[in-house]
Amino acid sequence: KRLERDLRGALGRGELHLCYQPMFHLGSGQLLKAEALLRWRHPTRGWISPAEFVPLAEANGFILTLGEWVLQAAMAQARAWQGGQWPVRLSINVSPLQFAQPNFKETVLAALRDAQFAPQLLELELTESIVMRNPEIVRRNLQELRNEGITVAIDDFGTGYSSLSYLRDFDINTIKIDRSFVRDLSTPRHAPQYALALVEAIVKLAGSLDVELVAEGIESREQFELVRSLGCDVGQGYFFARPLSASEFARLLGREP
Ligand code: G
Ligand code: G
Ligand code: MN
Ligand code: NA
Repeated sequence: KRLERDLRGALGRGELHLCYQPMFHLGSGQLLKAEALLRWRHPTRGWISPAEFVPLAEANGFILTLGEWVLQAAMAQARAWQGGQWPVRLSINVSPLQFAQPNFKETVLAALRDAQFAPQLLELELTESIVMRNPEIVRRNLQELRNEGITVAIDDFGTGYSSLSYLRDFDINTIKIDRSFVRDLSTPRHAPQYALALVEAIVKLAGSLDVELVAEGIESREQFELVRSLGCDVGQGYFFARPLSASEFARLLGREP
């Protein structure tokens, strides 16, 4: 309860900010996109993970305000980095509750306009649980956003309720394989051939659907080489970079060819 109240004030007090974690093309090493990730520095409790406060904000509806701020702040930052010539895509996590709002498309378009950000460079990451609420509104929002040129990724793929019906029902551009599958490649909880078979099956599926495939949570060279050899297109994880502050990310951009 107290944390809930603190969170409502945190935005105004400037305690929330965004980190950016890069994703790289596994074949060429090229920087392709950045995922914006929320961080909260609480005045007395220190850093609080979004894994803790996003569910609170989803339960009380504050995620709508927070999510709108994330859209605006991330796009303004990305645009500022290169004076509007930002060639790298920006991925933003969207809560199922945001996506089920009838005016979600207008919210996204307004943020794009304010930041003068190209819709083609924006990717929205959806978790699979989204399908549980108001599927008709979600479907319409998705279709309309796709018509604007915005791309859509399924986050944490393989762990949610209905990965496959998602692919069937929605026009998806990117699949992000959940990091538990990547971890199992090097330290399987079950038999190693299962870990391989699961990733191989997802690679095959993404290939047949012509969907971009991102492997999340790559923490070691071994995992990097495995997912690359199995045919994943794009990688994200501590092996390449942790979520970076905006200024650290700007430095990374400066190093790019
Ligand atoms: O960054 P970290 O690993 O602590 O993130 C934990 C969880 O919080 C992840 O599931 C991530 O998707 C989620 N998350 C991070 N930033 C945002 C955000 O801006 N909006 C929403 N809805 N979720 C976020
Ligand atoms: O649910 P989602 O995929 O949006 O969660 C993203 C979060 O995953 C990031 O905020 C980041 O903190 C975390 N993350 C990113 N790379 C790694 C990694 O290599 N290993 C682990 N354990 N977590 C990671
Ligand atoms: Mn994500
Ligand atoms: Na994820």
